[in-house]
Amino acid sequence: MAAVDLAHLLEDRRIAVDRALDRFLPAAEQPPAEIHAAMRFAALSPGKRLRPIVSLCIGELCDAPAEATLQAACALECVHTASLILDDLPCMDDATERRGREPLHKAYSVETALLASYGLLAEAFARASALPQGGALCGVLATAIGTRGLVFGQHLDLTAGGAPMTIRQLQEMHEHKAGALFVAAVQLPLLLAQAPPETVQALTAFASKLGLAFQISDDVLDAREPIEDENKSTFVTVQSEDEALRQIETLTQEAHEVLLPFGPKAEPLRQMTAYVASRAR
Ligand code: GRG
Repeated sequence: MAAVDLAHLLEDRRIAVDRALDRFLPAAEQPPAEIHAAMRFAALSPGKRLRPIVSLCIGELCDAPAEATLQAACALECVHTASLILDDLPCMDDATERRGREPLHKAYSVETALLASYGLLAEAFARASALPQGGALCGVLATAIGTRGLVFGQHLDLTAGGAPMTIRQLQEMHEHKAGALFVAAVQLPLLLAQAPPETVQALTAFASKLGLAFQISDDVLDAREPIEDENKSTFVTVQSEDEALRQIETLTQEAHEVLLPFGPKAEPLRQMTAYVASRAR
């Protein structure tokens, strides 16, 4: 697929997700107006929408119902946004910037940021529960968020306290902190498609590889920026940048191998994987 086609593939789906998110979120004028405005500020700010795009590509691959897949993808993006809001708080990462803007707690207040984050989580669950397979969809989201997912990953991050991590510890942290939502991105449309267990197993493995490749690329890109926290372990502090790039290459190849049996229909997912890897080159 030519670069221009890949740009269209990502851009067309990103636009579809942004439009759907706009409809998915409560109107800013609807009370509590400040919380709804804050939820919209955070969720509609210019993110890449990688996780919902993965959901749409998986949905197309497995013939999941398109509108339900789009709704589930929006629910997942709301969970992702809720996690970013919490991660940026002074008691967590104390971020000064998010998606090129002020983090939500600076644009509004810490109190409003907390309520908006919970509001986004609740909206995600309310909407997901109303879809076919609603109970199972909510189970996937809850698993991704809780102590088997984001909460565990964030706990490992916070308790590391700047002490150097081994590559195994770093991998374990990011399997939960970054990987969990890529796994959910794949599993939500597979539930909607009522895909067989072997397909779920194969594509979950694909998601784990994609999530890890994404995080390593992110660390490589961050390392090229002015240093924010020099004590933090990343995939380029526990090994060299060349080793990190080779690890991305290996994960990309393995992810492509998982997609082989799915034939040409998996081309958008192959391109997504190549895109994630290419960000670090
Ligand atoms: C209860 C939801 C909840 C979470 C509690 C705070 C927390 C635990 C976890 C934080 C998880 C987190 C923010 C991980 C960072 C993952 C990451 C690399 C995010 C950036 O993803 P991109 O680059 O961002 O896809 P955009 O802005 O493009 O969406």
